[in-house]
Amino acid sequence: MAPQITLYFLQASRCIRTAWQLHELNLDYELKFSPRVGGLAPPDFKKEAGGGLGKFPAIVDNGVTITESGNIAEYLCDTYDTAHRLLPPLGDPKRYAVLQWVHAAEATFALHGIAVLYARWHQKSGSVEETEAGLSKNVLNDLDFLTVELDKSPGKFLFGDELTVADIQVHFSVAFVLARQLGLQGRRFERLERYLRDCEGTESYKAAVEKTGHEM
Ligand SMILES: N[C@@H](CCC(=O)N[C@@H](CS)C(=O)NCC(=O)O)C(=O)O
Repeated sequence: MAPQITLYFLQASRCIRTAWQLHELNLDYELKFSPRVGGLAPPDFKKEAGGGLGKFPAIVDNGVTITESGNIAEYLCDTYDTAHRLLPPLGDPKRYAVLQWVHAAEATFALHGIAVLYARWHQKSGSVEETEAGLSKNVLNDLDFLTVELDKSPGKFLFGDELTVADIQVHFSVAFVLARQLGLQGRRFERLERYLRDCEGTESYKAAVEKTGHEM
């Protein structure tokens, strides 16, 4: 039977989050893949995926298009994670501890890192280094906070040794910031490097990379 979920995957992007979660939940999916052209998603690929904003990841399930990686993460948990492995059920206070990270991954960690990237790309005059040093304060604060929270965890992931959707969302933002050296000001984050290795060592992450060809 053909898989009912289609994943629109743009290379070198947050799409790895969705692919990883699909593998972690053992869900079969059809992969529609596109490289970037001139750094961006090709217009035809945007049209085919059907999300109004033209950003990726996007999935189509049961004929419905769903976008925003955090929203997709919640949708997949609500629809298919009936054992609540990756996200505790409604009413459980731990649900909101996990969702805090799902939202922070985009609204805080990625936001602060990407601000540095945009300064590098778009600042036409003045000192990019000075701007970057200013923007780095938020990045360093985020990474220090994550380090403290990981140190509090009884296991290798944010909530112990069992993966949750918090790790699936946060991983990409941290991997991106460290790989591109966005606002690090020369600092190293060994605890976070270990965290990334643990995430990337899961069978589901490896399967997602193998199927999609994801590159950082
Ligand atoms: N907040 C959105 C961000 C989506 C986003 O900006 N995606 C980028 C790739 S990581 C994209 O589609 N860029 C292609 C383009 O702008 O042409 C999410 O979490 O899904």
